Amino acid sequence: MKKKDHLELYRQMVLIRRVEERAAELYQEGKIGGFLHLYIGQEAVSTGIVSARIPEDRVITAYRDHGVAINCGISAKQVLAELLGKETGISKGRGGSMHMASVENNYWGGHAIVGAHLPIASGMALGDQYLGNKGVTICMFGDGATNIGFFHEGVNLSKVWNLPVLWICENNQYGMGTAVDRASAVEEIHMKAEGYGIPHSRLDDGMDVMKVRAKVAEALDFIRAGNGPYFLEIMTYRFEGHSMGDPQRYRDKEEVTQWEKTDPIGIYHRYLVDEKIASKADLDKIEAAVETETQEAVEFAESSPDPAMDTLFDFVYAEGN
Ligand SMILES: Cc1ncc(C[n+]2csc(CCOP(=O)(O)OP(=O)(O)O)c2C)c(N)n1
Repeated sequence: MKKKDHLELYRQMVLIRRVEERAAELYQEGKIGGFLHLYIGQEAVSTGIVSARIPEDRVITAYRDHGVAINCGISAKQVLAELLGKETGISKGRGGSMHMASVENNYWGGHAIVGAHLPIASGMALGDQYLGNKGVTICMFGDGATNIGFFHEGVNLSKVWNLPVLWICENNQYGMGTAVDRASAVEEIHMKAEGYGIPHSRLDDGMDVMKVRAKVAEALDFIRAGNGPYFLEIMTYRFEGHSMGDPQRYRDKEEVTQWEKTDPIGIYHRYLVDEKIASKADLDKIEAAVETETQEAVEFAESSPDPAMDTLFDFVYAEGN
């Protein structure tokens, strides 16, 4: 990887963090309604995944989607405007936090119903297979989603039809407030793929963006060679509550503090400096630029218009020909 590519990945990770920190403030100020699920702590996962894709690879995820949106090329302005329900948001203010999507960026959302996007991923991959496209559908979901019926239907069909899908379970170790071992019969989530005859593995260090990228690149090559689906579990941790206002009674503060020592941004920063890929000054410059970009995005979002009342139902369904 060239230096400029490393710097771009670092920029994306810092941008996700800053945008979400500002989003949390805006939420506290009552400017964002509904739910707000932060991706803080998990940035290395989506950054590594999306950096390994080719443009033809579709990306689809659950409701913890702001970071993935940024990795897929959606601007901080469009993300923050969407969070504030503004006309200039990526989903024109109709989607909000959980429904960011951009067909141009091959980013298919942002889905609020746990597990519901897995059969959609199989459907998209079936379309690509039918048309002879070379893209792989990358479907990300949480550990909790693997206990849902949709999961089993989507994953099963992907093997029945040998679809080009990369299933990625982001195991951040909790559902809404339930630890994996309290909700899942199998703690090693990737073992569930065994029941469907799908090759699988687990990456223990999902806090290291380079390791995520390498593992995902390998899996994508395997699928693109015509081997059918692959299932990858990536271990990670969310530093914040499930959504805003979560009292987090289900975990100790000490556990969170321990994980915070493995901050993915800190790990990548150290790697870049230790390997002499970038200097501290290079990274400081990126952080300052991100600060400015985020501030400008907040101002843009706050000053953008709300959707007009008579357009409230526009863009809810696709227009037919
Ligand atoms: C079908 C359905 N059931 C319940 C919910 C409520 N709910 C929202 S998030 C969540 C937990 C999902 O956890 P996980 O899949 O591990 O994702 P994470 O929040 O950890 O990213 C639940 C139960 C929902 N949105 N959809």
